Amino acid sequence: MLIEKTMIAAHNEPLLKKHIRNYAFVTENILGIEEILAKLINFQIAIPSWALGTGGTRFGRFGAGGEPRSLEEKIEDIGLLHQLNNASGAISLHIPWDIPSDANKIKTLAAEYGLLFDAVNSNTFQDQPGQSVSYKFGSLQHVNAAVRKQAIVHNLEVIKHGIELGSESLTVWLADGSCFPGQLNFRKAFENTLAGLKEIYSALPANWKMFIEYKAYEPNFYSTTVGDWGQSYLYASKLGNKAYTLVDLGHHLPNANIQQIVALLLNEQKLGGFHFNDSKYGDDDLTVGSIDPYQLFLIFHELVEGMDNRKMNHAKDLGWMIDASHNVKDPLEDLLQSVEAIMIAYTQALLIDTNALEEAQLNNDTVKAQEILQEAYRTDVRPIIAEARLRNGAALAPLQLFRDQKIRETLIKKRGEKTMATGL
Ligand SMILES: [Mn+2]
Repeated sequence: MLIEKTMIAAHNEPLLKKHIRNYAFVTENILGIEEILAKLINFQIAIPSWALGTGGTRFGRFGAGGEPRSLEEKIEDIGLLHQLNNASGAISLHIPWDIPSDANKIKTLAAEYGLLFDAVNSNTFQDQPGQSVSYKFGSLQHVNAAVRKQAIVHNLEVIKHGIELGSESLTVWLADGSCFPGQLNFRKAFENTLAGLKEIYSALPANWKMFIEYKAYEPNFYSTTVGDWGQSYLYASKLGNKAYTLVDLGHHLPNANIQQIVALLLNEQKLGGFHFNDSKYGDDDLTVGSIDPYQLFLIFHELVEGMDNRKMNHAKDLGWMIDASHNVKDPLEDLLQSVEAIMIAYTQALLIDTNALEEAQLNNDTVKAQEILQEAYRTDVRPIIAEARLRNGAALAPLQLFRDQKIRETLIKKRGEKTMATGL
């Protein structure tokens, strides 16, 4: 435990007066504020185990110091985030980077921090020591059946670890594809991949979901075998009703209308979950909401509208995860900013007057429709999110508390300056 409850109370006390004033001001004209607060309190965003250290780029890596050296320390870090914001109550593990040596012990430790295990992630994009065949030319798409088999067996292992921890979903992201024209038979690559996914799918427990993540390019630059939402949808449709598409915000070609993709997938009951991040050029893995917060808001508008239309539970029926990499920021500060950005966009989307919007749409009143969206977007909802935190014993200003308490300095003292999070 990195901070005590009394520390949070001592942090909140001097901020309380200003908070009460701001909260009263912003909520004066909001109907159903208690309902909104209840939704915010339930909404949890999974933190990926690979985002707790600095990621670096292919050019270099500059460590933050005090990075977690083990799965236990990763859980400790996420536990800290959750104590601070009461919105990071889940962890998404990457296998084989985070194989628990004792699943029960890890489960107990996570429960002490109030953390659940979200989707487990398989890895067939890099070779592991001792592996018999290489993924250099793909995994499930590979021309060699032995490579395909190795990738399938790995995914079954990941499911096994997930079951032990109480996870209920598997995310498959394949780096498969080709770098040059002629390298690959697209049709055969698709068929091989589908056959492999079918084997993995058939090993899923009844209550599990499979998320199929797509990506337009990188590490392959000519084609990717799950390149866009259409290809992911194709696999998910052929596999069955436990298979869904996973949308990673950074995995599209420039200027893609992600909000429309989300709306259609949700309507087809094929949207499984999200990997949140932000980008300027490609798969930049930047802090959520740092580049285009309006797009994030528009995505949440489609999510809320679509989920309400299908009477879905906002907190539980889709997988909410961050997938980011931190090169110049403290990873924990970056994650606090990312979660805050998600909560802001979600809250703003909850404020949209949906009846008035529908009326404007039916009247082809484009000016009014824009006004309605921007009225919600331009509301400073931060006091509402702070109130949700306050009611659950979390911090009014998580980032400020993190800095005031010199938590990074404490972590460096405890773990050392040169530590590196596993897997990165
Ligand atoms: Mn991702």
